[in-house]
Amino acid sequence: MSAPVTVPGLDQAPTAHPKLLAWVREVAELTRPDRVVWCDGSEGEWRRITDELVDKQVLVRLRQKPNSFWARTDPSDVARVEERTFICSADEADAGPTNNWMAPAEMKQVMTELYDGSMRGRTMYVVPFCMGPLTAEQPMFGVELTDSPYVVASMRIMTRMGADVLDRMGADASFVPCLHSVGAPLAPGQDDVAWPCSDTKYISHFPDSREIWSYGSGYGGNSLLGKKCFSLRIASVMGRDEGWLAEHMLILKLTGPSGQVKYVAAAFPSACGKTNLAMLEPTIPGWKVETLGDDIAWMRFGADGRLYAVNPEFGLFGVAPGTDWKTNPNAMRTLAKGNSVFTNVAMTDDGDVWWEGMGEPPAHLTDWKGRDWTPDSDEPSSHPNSRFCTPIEQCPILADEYADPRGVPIDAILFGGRRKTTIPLVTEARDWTHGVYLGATLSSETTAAAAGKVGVVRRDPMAMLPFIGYNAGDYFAHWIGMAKAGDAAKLPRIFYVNWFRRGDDGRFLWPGFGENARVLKWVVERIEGTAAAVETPIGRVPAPGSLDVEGLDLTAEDLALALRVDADEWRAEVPQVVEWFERFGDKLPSVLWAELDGLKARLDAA
Ligand code: SAT
Ligand code: MN
Repeated sequence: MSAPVTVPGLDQAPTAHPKLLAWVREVAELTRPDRVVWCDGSEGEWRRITDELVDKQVLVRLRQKPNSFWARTDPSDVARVEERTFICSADEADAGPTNNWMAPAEMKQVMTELYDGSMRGRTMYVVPFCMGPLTAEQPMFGVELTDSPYVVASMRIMTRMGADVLDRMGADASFVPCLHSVGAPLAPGQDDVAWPCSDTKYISHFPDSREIWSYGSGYGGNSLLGKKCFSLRIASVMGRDEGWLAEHMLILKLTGPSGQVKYVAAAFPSACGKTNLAMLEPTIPGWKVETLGDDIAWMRFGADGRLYAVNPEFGLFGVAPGTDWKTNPNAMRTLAKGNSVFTNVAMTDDGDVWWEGMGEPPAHLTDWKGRDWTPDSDEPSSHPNSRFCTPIEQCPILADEYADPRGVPIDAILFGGRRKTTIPLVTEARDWTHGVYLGATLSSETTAAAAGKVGVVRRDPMAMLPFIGYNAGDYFAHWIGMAKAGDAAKLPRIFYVNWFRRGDDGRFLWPGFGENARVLKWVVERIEGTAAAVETPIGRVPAPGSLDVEGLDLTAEDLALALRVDADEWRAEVPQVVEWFERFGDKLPSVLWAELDGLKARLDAA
């Protein structure tokens, strides 16, 4: 037998958790880092890591924002890589038609070879984290092993991380092991690059054993494994098995003029305005929005039969371009407090960040590729998927309930996508099953949040297409079945919204942003029974006069076009839905076919 490998730091574990200790040793022996660092999440550790990254010119300290940094990735490593994302269930059928699949043993063999020595010349950080409040009855622990200090800094913002977590884990708590390597080992004496990554990338999930293995990318969605990998893909499988939902949803608290409070969860694909809606400043008097989350909601029924939502995250990882004092002043206030990492935006000459959508550009910037940039430059200064990473507790309108491990009872669920045509501004589902149908057939034009072509219409069920950790047909059945677990009378009402419909000349028909409060108001009034709706073949849309447009600079024609249900457009949509549903074969719940049949019949009668 060979002597155990000695890696500096490996034995300085501030935990007696045998499974964790054994796993960290096993990974260190495989990946061969120069040293192991057990992260405590302290200020001192943050300073050490960010100082080191500044020394290595991976980060640039911003002079205009306290404790904040500018990062630039390799130009090839800028978004989630859906083609390289795998669900490695034992049974291929469990991954379903919407995921890439490889057998777990085969994937582990391929990736073990990649991990062999992959951390040479680097430090392996042990990052204990918790998704959701540490005070939860059953805290949801993960531990990420990574050779990227950028990931450590980002995880400290995005999750509850460090010594408190390890303490709470004790010696026997279960945790999701999350292994991450940028896949760029260094030979002795070899100079590092600013953004190490590999052309070979795998983002692999093992739902049966609840493990995550990521290789080759340092970009957020591929490397901050508590986020999409754990809190959506693995958590969705946990939710299937345990009777709850892990969803790609913002959570907001809405207070009306008479003090009535409603909680809304809303699912939109990446880069479709979840952060803006979560922090919206209503333009209509008397209405107030407070933020609970901007990306992920875990929802389960409470003892009272209501559906409660918790945001498992601790930070915001928002799309930068388009964010400014007009579109999202609360995000700007959050960022002004500092303590943030900005990735792939531009930097101003006086050491601040800048991106497209912030108004008049300065005469000179350093762009996301590190080049001189002027308003005459051919390319945008910031990558369209550039991101800010900032502590959610800095958000000035964070709701007090954010810290409550029980979450908030959801009154309404919104599904939304980015569609130029067909989909009205707002539609109310007739009931839960119809709402699930609306979610299951949700479609959106692709954005820069994922590698690939932008602007192509694709089905994105519940805005979860890249995040459902199992067979999407089973996922629809799980959604349908959830209704039985709750109290039917207390189920959230479901709505479908589209802020992005355009006129023939290409202009947006609806002003969006703060004006979306008017749609939220209609939603609340529908729940309270005070707003009128008209039945259409696709669901209920606002009756004339029921949507508050007072003081809005919007022509009656544009409003009518924004709300219009065009039977011909919908007839054209039907074959796409048939094709979509057919992909799931027997797994598609028959009630969804029945919903489609009902729609067809109503369109024929229209
Ligand atoms: O890139 S992330 O997955 O972290 C964000 C997103 O695409 O929604
Ligand atoms: Mn997202």
